[in-house]
Amino acid sequence: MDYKNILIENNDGVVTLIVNRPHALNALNMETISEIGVFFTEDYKTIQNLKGVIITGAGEKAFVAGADIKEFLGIESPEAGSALARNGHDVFNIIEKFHKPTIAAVQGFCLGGGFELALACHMRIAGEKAKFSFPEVNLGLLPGFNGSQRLPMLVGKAKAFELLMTTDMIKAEEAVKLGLANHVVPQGEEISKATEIIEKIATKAPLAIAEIIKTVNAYQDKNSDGTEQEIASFGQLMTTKDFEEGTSAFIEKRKAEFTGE
Ligand code: DAK
Repeated sequence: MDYKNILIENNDGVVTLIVNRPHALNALNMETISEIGVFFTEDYKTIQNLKGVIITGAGEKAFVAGADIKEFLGIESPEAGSALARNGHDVFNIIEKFHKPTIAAVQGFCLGGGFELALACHMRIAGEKAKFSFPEVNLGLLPGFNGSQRLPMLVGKAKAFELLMTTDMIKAEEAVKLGLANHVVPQGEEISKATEIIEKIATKAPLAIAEIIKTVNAYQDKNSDGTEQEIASFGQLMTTKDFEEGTSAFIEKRKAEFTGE
């Protein structure tokens, strides 16, 4: 698909999806969300040997400065607003459930819907100038892309209340302390750190990585039983060629060559 709002760069299977609306600090309009959805449901299949996806924003100033405020107006009924929210939920859930690692490389402002996009990723790398905030209540809103649920999972309920109700801006170091970001790196090195992590994961058994994603996500999912998911995933992995290869390689004192079978 030809995208208008995102760029896709493929670096030997490590894909960087760039939200490319720098004139609006990469704010997410509905078209951008839909293009992200097309990439994660369809277009990723065209990438050979996909190792993982890094999501970032164009330019140095912002990862994503929220949903596009200029698109909010004109929604005429609660049902229409809820339908838009559900659409965003669906796309962000696909990112969270993606079978390969997804990492947000956050430089500059990471606000509102942008913060929610970063929270939908499996991990977050913060540049030292990254700034995180949920400003929704300044606009008379609350997060509409599941941020009110993902945030307390990471920081606990009390801190989530504080961040959502005060709109306080958090810097990179504090984001790591709170468990929101995995690492802080010098500004400009967010993508290289994310690439390093994805390349490391790519040396592991791919089916096991996919089952880790399912199982850890089940921990957060009120409709799933994470313990049962782990037991089922464990059973499935024990019958894979990758399991045979991993154990044989250990016994033969050589590096495993996984095929994802
Ligand atoms: N939307 C649209 N345009 C934005 C934008 C945004 N969120 N953020 C920045 N821009 C635009 C500015 O309007 C400006 O455009 P021009 O005036 O040059 O045409 C350009 O980007 C540069 O921004 P500034 O001139 O403001 O730059 P500054 O350095 O002075 O300030 C800032 C940077 C990040 C502090 C400031 O731009 C700012 O406060 N931006 C808004 C942050 C914000 O409140 N974001 C929204 C959070 S609420 C929904 C689901 C979810 C949501 C909504 C609906 N539904 C299902 C319907 C989520 C809501 C949110 O994300």
